[in-house]
Amino acid sequence: MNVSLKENELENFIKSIDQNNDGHIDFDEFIHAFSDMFSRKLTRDELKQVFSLMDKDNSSSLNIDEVEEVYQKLRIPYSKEGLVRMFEQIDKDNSGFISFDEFFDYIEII
Ligand SMILES: [Ca+2]
Ligand SMILES: [Ca+2]
Repeated sequence: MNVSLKENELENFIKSIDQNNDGHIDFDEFIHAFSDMFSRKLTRDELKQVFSLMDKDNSSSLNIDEVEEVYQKLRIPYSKEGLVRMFEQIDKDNSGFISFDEFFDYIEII
């Protein structure tokens, strides 16, 4: 694990993504901004690190609470419906959990 973003750096980063300051950043924009920050597409290994940062209970899958926690932690405004819709979109097999492969596939297409 060598992701060394500090939380306040992350906050400033989020503010910089939200260009028009409407307080609205969706997950796609978030990931895009991450890629931009590294000036390239994130590699599978890097995404794995992002994934494991989100996976608080180390279950190797994300449930909606873990995703919601990321939003809260980054102070990204979100609606519960939007979050659920996005979650269902990523959770291809409707297992109620996002596996790394589902996460990776989703990131690859955005
Ligand atoms: Ca988990
Ligand atoms: Ca799933």
